Amino acid sequence: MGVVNVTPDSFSDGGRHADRAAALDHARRLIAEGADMLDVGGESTRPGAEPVGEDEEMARVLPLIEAVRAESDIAISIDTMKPALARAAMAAGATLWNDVSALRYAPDSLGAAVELGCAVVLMHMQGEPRTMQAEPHYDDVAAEVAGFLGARAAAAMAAGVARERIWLDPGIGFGKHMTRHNLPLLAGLEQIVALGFPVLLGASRKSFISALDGGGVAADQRLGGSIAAALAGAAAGVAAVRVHDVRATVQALNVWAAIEQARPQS
Ligand code: HH2
Repeated sequence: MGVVNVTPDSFSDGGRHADRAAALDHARRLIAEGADMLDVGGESTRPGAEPVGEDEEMARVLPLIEAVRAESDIAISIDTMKPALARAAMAAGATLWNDVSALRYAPDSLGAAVELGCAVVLMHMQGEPRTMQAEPHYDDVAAEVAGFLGARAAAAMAAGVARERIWLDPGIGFGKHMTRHNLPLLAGLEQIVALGFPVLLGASRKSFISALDGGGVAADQRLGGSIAAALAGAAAGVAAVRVHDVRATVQALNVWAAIEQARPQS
């Protein structure tokens, strides 16, 4: 899944694709590089980010979704917590609702997911984007995240979302201490995979990579760490990785898969 942020303030690529033509060029490049899905976002969820109004978010993402859909049948995901935006995005050609609030943000989130009948990504987040990094706490982060995701999947199914439309995401960096929580969560991904839903992993360019590399490493200089995390995810059985650098990640995953295939069967 290639990331297309149409935002002025994303931590990883803020401002670079904020204008419409640049965002479309970027989307085209990610498709050419081998992305199977695009994740389009119009509101930054980075720690401390200010919320964006619904009209502004729509104006940022809808023309891009329409433009991509006009020339490609690639799966398009809309990264939003707002049901109205998800509805408009599906009408514009999106196929998947990526909700970092796991359908908890609005009272009608679950109902909207049922009504839309689209695939949904339910992501774990402790707290909310503005404050989530203040004091995250877990006793056993992987078990607690798996427990939360299992419960949200059950709530979605009880509301009427079809089981086969549900994806889960551990929410790397969302209300998690850089190394104390993100690392055991990455090491415990199997517990989330074991829930039996496809898992999406978004570790690309996140701050823990800089922390493990001495600190102060710019977001676009974190490719090696991003690939290491993607491969750890693949080894744990995740179904997809949400990444900024599609070409290098596709190459890494293909080489990893080829080596796995060459392993003698026991
Ligand atoms: N991470 C970000 C945004 N959306 N969605 C899912 N499902 N999983 C993630 O890990 C995830 C996500 C943050 O990354 P980015 O889009 O690069 O930055 P920003 O939120 O600042 O736009």
